[in-house]
Amino acid sequence: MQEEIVFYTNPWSRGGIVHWMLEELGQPYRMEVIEYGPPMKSSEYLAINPMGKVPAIRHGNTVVTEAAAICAYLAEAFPEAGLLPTPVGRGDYYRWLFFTAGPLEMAISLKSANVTLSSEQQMQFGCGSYETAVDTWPRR
Ligand SMILES: N[C@@H](CCC(=O)N[C@@H](CS)C(=O)NCC(=O)O)C(=O)O
Repeated sequence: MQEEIVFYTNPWSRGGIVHWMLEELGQPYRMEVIEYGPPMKSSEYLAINPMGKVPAIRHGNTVVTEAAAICAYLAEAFPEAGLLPTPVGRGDYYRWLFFTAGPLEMAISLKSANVTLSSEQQMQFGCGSYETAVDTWPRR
């Protein structure tokens, strides 16, 4: 019997990324909506994600947090869905998956918080400047 996928999310969250992935995957899953505030910081939910954040999934005994990691895990756990690139395409796949979850998100978050890094900080912070991070994203 196939192991259950439990999807912990909130509709107003990055859980939307994982929700999209789960729909593309075509596998059954059970969604548990976690409200912001105390429910997300309850001991029950902290046992799933010690950060007290969504999204997270539990697949059998495996718990995965971090939207990008969850998508990568699901693509590998269900290869028949055809969402995992071939080994040749995996360089780009990992590159942009990690770039989006790391430098790009950091650059956008700092910008939305009106934080501008000094030239020295741009050398130290993995995102560099907002402009460089955004310009690095591949365009069609
Ligand atoms: N790096 C995490 C970020 C998760 C995150 O910050 N989730 C927000 C919603 S989008 C959250 O749960 N915030 C509630 C809180 O921190 O109490 C990911 O990519 O999944």
